[in-house]
Amino acid sequence: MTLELLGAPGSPYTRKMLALLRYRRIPYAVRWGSHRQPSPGLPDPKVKLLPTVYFPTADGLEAVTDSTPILRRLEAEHDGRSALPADPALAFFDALIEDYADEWLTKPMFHFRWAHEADARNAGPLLAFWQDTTLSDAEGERISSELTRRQIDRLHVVGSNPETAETIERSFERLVDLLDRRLSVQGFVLGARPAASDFAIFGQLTQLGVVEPTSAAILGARSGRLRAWIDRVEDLSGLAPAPDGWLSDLSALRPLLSEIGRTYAPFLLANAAAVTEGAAEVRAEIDGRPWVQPPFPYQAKCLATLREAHRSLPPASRDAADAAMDGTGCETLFR
Ligand SMILES: N[C@@H](CCC(=O)N[C@@H](CS)C(=O)NCC(=O)O)C(=O)O
Repeated sequence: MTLELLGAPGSPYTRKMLALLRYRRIPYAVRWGSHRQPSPGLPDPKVKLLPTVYFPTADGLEAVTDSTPILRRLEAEHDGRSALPADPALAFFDALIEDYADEWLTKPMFHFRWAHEADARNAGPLLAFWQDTTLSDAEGERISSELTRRQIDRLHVVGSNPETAETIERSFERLVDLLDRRLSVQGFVLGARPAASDFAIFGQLTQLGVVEPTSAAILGARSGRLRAWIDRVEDLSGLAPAPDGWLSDLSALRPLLSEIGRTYAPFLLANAAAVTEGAAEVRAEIDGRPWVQPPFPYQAKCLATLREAHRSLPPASRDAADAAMDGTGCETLFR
């Protein structure tokens, strides 16, 4: 059975899903487009996000969004070539890193796409023509200007503003450097085989490391290895994952966990508090600088999900996970 998807090349979550499907050798058919145009023969999802995956059901198709639960549903429905580590403590860190990639790296992704004029000028026409390469020049120009205006107006929603720009850009540079070191050991974040967290990081880097001129130049100059990794992870259909290829020493993750603890952890805590209090703004200090953005209810749910994953670890795995993240800043999420 071929799995149908609606997605866009410029959507990090679409790219995460497609790379996962190729690695897992699940046959798929992607329609490049968006929910702005009708998709003949396909039902609408509850929330119109990309990618939308159309799962076959007894009476037709079910339109599903959100790459994180979709990845897990595909694990349940398709055997072999799993992207989830079997060891509970490693699976917990996989979920934490996947969440960081999906929810924090989208900040540098959106920031680098729209905050600097040269990048916005580059992205506008791409967003139009990624939907349809037969648009007339005039239509392409019209859609490009409309989307550019709309997205620049939404920069503040992810927390990109003049006050936070430096925090976002420095965090991206540090991530490039520490991924360069991590990937140099066995090729992937969690060892010698790719996990959900690799696909989530890959999705964001298909944009940050390739599409946006400013961030692509930063990444390319700092790590040829990481730039090459992006091209390889796009298609891992030929990789033969070793059953024992998973990382055995959790302390190898500490540099990455320290980065997550420095930026994403304080954000998640401040966001969850603002959502609970019904506050108009998230106000926090991140990496020594002020952070301000509107509260994001979905990310309060992400924190609750991570806490539940931590709570349900078997005691010995929880002890191992706690020891590995002690002092990284990530432990603040689970107190
Ligand atoms: N948590 C979702 C996020 C999906 C998402 O935010 N997709 C963006 C595109 S990358 C989207 O569809 N935005 C609305 C739009 O483009 O109209 C996932 O993991 O799939």
